[in-house]
Amino acid sequence: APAYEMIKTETQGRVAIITLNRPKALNALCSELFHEINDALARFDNDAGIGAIVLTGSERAFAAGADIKEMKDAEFISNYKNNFLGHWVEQISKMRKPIVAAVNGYALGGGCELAMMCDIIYAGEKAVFGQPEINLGTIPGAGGTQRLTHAVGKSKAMEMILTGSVNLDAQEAKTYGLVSAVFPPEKLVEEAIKTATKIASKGAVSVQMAKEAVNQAYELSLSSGLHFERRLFQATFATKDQKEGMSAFAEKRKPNFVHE
Ligand code: CO8
Repeated sequence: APAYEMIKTETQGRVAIITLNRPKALNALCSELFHEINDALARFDNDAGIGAIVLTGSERAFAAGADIKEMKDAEFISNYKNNFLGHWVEQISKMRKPIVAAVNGYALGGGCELAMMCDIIYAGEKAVFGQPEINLGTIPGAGGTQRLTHAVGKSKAMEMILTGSVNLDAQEAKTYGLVSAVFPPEKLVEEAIKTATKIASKGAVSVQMAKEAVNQAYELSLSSGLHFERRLFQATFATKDQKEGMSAFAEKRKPNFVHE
C-alpha cells in the first residue's frame, strides 16, 4: 500500500476501512487529503479481494468541510480551468463497491457531502450534519444542494443551506432518512464494519448490480428505471452466485458465493 499521510487504511477480511486522519484541522478536505481518499478508494474498488468499504473519521470530526484556508484565495478562472472539485466528486460517485460512511462528530460542508456520496450512512450519537457554506459567501459545491434535497426534502434542505446554521443532529438525521442508524460513538465503526462484512459476504456481482440499480432511481424516470432494473435482474442469472444462491436455498444449506 502507498504511504499515506492523511488517511489510514486497513482491511478486515473482505472489508476495507479508510480513516481520515488529519486531526489538527478536523479532517478538513485539502487537496492532499482528497487525493489520498481517491487513491485508496480506487485501489480497493479494483481489488477483487474487497467487497465493501467503510469510510470514517475521528470521534470529533468525520470532516469539517473543504479546507477553507487552502481555497480562500482561489479564483473563478483557475477553478474553472482546473475543474475544482469536479474530478474529485465524479471519481467517488463512480466507485462500484458499496461504501458505508461511519460519521462521528462534525460532517459539515464538504464533509456532509462526502458522507452523502457514500451508499449507507451510520451516525454516532454526537454526529452533526450541516451545510454552512453560505456563512463563507459560497454554496455547497460537491452535491449538497442535490443529495441533501433528495435525502431530507426541499424545506429542510433549504433551511440548512440558506441559513448555514440549522444543523441536523444524529437523531434528526435518522428521522429525515439521511442516515439509516445511530450508534454510541465508540460502537459506530464496529457496526459499520459488521454491515460491510455482511454485504461483502454476498455475491459481489449482484451487490454491484444492486448498487447500480438503486443509484439509477436518482437519475431515471420510473419506467426507464424499472427497465434498467429488469435487465440487470435478468443478467444476474449469468452468474455462478445466482446458481449457488438458489440451489443452496432449495437444498436447505448456506450459499457459498464465489463472487462470479
Ligand atoms: N478548513 C480549514 N481548517 C479547518 C476547517 C476547515 N473547513 N474546519 C476546522 N479547521 C481547523 C481550524 O481552523 C482549527 O485550526 P487551528 O487550530 O490551526 O486554528 C482546527 O481545525 C480546529 O478547529 P476549531 O478550533 O474551529 O474547533 P472548534 O471545536 O472550535 O469548532 C467547527 C469546530 C465548528 C467545526 C469549526 O472548526 C468550523 O466552523 N469549521 C468550519 C466549518 C465549515 O464552514 N465547513 C464548510 C467549509 S466550505 C466547504 O466545505 C465547501 C464545500 C465544497 C465542496 C467540498 C468538496 C468535498
